[in-house]
Amino acid sequence: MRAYYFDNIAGDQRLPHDSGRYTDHAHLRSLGVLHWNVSLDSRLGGGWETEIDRIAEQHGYKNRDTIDVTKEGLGDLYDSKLSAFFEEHMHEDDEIRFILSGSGFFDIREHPSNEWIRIHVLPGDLLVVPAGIYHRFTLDTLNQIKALRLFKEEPNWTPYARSPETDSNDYRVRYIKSLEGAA
Ligand code: KMT
Ligand code: NI
Repeated sequence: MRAYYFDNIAGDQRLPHDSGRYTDHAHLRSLGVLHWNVSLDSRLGGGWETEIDRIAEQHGYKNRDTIDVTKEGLGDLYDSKLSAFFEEHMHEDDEIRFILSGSGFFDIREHPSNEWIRIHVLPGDLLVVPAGIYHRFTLDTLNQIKALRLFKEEPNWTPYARSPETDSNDYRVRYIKSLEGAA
């Protein structure tokens, strides 16, 4: 995982758009974004499943499935899914992804600066994008990612595009409140 401020220069969303200003784990945590690295190297100890099970248990992520973001994986939905992923939105639940292969960019809106922070995720990265935070996702130029999606009860991935209404959504308000005293 590498995180930096997005350069805001127009152009292909799959390119890095690296402004050269970096940020770190501690800062992401202060924004409610959690990250763990869980090695996928099967030569090391108990294997990633055990570690993912442990974190899932600790945080109450009871269920999971996998998503394969490729033309083959998404079929007819490929174009519409990819454009929906990259539209700025929020959810009423955490978006939890463990990267199994490939790579991509999660962009999260920093509050209150309203700047994009771009997070490059790679295999072994487990990322929690909290409910109520504005974010978006794009593939990078590798053009493929496979991830485990973890969720608490039923999946609740309805994306709410950012708007004056979402600014007063309960989950958004709660998210903003959670930042007070966290930074
Ligand atoms: C999402 O909801 O934005 C995704 O599932 C993105 C692909 S998984 C890394
Ligand atoms: Ni999302």
